[in-house]
Amino acid sequence: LALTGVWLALPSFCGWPGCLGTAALSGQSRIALRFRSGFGSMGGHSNEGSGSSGSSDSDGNGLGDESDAYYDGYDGNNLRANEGNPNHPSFWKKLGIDHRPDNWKAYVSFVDDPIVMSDLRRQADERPDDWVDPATHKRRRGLLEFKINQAACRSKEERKAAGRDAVKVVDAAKKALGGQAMVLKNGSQAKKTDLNTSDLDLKIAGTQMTSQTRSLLQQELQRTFSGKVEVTRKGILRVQGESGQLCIVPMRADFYDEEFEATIRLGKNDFEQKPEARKAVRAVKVKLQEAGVDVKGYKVECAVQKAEAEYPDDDFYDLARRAMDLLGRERK
Ligand SMILES: *[C@@H]1O[C@H](CO)[C@@H](O)[C@H](O)[C@H]1NC(C)=O
Ligand SMILES: CC(=O)N[C@H]1CO[C@H](CO)[C@@H](O)[C@@H]1O
Repeated sequence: LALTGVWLALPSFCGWPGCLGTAALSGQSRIALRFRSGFGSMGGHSNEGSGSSGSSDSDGNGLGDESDAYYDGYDGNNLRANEGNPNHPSFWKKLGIDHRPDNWKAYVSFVDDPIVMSDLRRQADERPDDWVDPATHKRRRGLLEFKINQAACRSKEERKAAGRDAVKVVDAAKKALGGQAMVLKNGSQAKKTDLNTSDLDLKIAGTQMTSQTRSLLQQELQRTFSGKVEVTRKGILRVQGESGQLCIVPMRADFYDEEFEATIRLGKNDFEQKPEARKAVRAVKVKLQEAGVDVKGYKVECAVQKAEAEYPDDDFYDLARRAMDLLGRERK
């Protein structure tokens, strides 16, 4: 495969204006509301019993599926049974304690002790609404990790198809732009923040593109990807390849607006030394995909970056939750 250079990265480029912070995230409040509620079951309380079992799954995000198994065969809809079962949060809720205590077994024999109970009540009150006990957190984290690995996985055939697509682009670029043109793999695939449904971003370096040379390249691409090549609003080429959508992005072009040009040149891999943040990006993408919501990859990356800057010690799971909140809040 004739891809050269260091494989650095930027988010997906098709229609991509760059990491522009708050402004870039506005205007999608409807979506935000949907996935905020969807994320409730990833870190929220809808799985914690309280007679509302199943509510998390109505979002279609699937992460609530294990809750019944977790409570060892207790029927999630049977509030009375749950209230008699100290393993279940409903038991504690009935005592006015909003979360099942961490070491609940130790407290079972103290349920009649007003001092102990009021202390537990106070502790539970001080917890954030989305607090979950460590065991639940760990289990959900593991489940999400499994999903991420699955959603990021490409079959050998798919990888080969992407390789064939890239070779065709390299050939077309050489023919249309001359030997000095280089095709570089950029974007979420290079960055490892992609899912198996992500676009393949290919950058053209070594030449300054004009609308004329872009037309040449477009014609050349038409030969191999006939009828499936278009120019986007930002002036980049979008191709429906064998492996999915390809975004072909000149590194320098005289038709870019200043802002777009700046973001393209900026390109550095912010996720290189940050495996948790990288995984968080994929986690958020998985959640959005499950909710059937389409959000640009760069927005997800920006949100995770922001969360990571503020909470550098968070694991991917917490970063993903914060990023979801950020995306939600900023869409108002
Ligand atoms: C691609 O991701 C989906 C989940 O989003 C998964 O079901 C599928 O198996 C993945 N493809 C491959 C080849 O693993
Ligand atoms: C933004 C961007 O395009 N990032 C990188 C893509 O790949 C080339 C070559 O490796 C890098 O120089 C860019 O910084």
